[in-house]
Amino acid sequence: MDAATCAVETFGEEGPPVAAVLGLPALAHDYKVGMLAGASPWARATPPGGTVGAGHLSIESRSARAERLVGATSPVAGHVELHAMTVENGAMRMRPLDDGLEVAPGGHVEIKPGGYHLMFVDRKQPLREGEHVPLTLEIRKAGMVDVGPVVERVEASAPTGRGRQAGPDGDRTR
Ligand SMILES: [Cu+2]
Repeated sequence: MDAATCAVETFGEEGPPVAAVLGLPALAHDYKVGMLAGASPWARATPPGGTVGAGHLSIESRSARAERLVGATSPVAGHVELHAMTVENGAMRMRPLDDGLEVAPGGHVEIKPGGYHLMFVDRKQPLREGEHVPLTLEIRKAGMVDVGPVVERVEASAPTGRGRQAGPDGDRTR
């Protein structure tokens, strides 16, 4: 995969009803696990062809200890990798973060275009605008958390929130 391929992939915005499951205030597209809170997961719709896709979200820590996003899984992909985008000699490149991504105590991490992304490798189905992508994040200490990124337009560079009407998994608020 090259950087161009990578840049075409992204995520939709919106978390699944994890907050509700945990008995926390259910903000439609936010989620919480342990002392970490996340917001606005989103993916970019995938163009015809291709076998990858990418997702984004923000993570905020209210923990006194360092946390680490170590991986993610999704039924729509053979596997999900955490990638960093960097510029080398004027060209965008991406590399896998084999040790995951640290979330410092009280820190804030943005997984967004041009920086980090969660990459769907061996994608099994298209990511269609308005749909939610099942995605589970693995946080080293806090555990697993389901997030349901909403798929935005193929050219989107940030979440719009449009998918909120449909709700996580497309039916939460129906
Ligand atoms: Cu990538």
